[in-house]
Amino acid sequence: MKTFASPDHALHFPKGELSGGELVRPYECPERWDYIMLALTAGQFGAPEAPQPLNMQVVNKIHSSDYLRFLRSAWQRWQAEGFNGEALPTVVPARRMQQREPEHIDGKLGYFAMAIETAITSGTWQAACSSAACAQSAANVINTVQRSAFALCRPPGHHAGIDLYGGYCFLNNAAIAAQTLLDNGASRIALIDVDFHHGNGTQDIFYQRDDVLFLSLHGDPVYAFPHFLGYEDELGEGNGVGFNVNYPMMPGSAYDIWSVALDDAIRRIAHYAPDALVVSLGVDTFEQDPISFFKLTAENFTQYGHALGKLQLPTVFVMEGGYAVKNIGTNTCNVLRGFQDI
Ligand code: SP5
Ligand code: ZN
Repeated sequence: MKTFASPDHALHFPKGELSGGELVRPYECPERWDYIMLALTAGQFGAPEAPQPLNMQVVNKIHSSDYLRFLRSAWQRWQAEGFNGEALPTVVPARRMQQREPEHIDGKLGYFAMAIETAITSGTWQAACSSAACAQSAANVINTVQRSAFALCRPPGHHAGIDLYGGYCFLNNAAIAAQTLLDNGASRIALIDVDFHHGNGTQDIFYQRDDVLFLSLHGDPVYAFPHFLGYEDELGEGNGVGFNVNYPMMPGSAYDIWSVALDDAIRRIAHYAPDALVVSLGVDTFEQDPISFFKLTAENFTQYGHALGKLQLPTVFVMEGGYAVKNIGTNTCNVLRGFQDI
């Protein structure tokens, strides 16, 4: 399996995340990348390759131009105001308020935020572009010989919508991988999101489309972030009806429950018979994850990797979350090893 990673991830290293009313050291930290790198290199995967430059034509099919313009210039605008801290929103366009992009950066941050824990800093845009480039390069190496690839994306992407950032995400790496596969000639893609959190951004991007079947296994939004999307009755809209499948699960869910949802998702994917599969691979389903409430063990990651491998589809793995930092390398490689061991 080819793997891709970029040292540019380290350009995004906010000092603060708003959590429990405090600015804490971010759960989504640069060490996450180091631990996954270590495990990849120690395992049979070898040193990851650097990605090719990001093709913005593909990104423009996923995110709006006003959103990309905002992300590219947010830090400069923040600095121009003379603010001392990292760029965080304070006000959001809530119910019955105007949905118009303001000129002041305070307004822009709230306008484009889906959550306000995530800071933008000087290197965020470049890190996000290089992260997306890893996903795109992984999609580009898939062919008849190369059946699978892994993109060590950081920052992650699945909470980033058409014109929304937050939940540690800026560009939707998995959606960019799916669009890249489509642009390379695929006509049907399945995208399964196994991160603990609902992939609200990916759902948003493909909600009215019938070329990407999106399936997400996650903590029930009644109890878990992102709280405002990820319910079972969200089935898609217009051409997209029937192409969105959510599996919300209760606090404390272990592999006996989680794997029932996975088996159903796998059955639907097989029935759809896609040209390729994209996996939004978050390992925050782990029992020791500090911000999540599922109870998967290290061995369960191998088991579900194996189950995904049995689909026998060209597959692009895109790294998402996972915050039990010392375990995320092992858990991630367990999925990849299980996938290959069929
Ligand atoms: C990519 C990804 O996994 N993003 C997750 C973003 C979650 N951000 C807010 C989580 C709030 C959870 N609060 C629990 C705190 C426990 N100390
Ligand atoms: Zn997550």
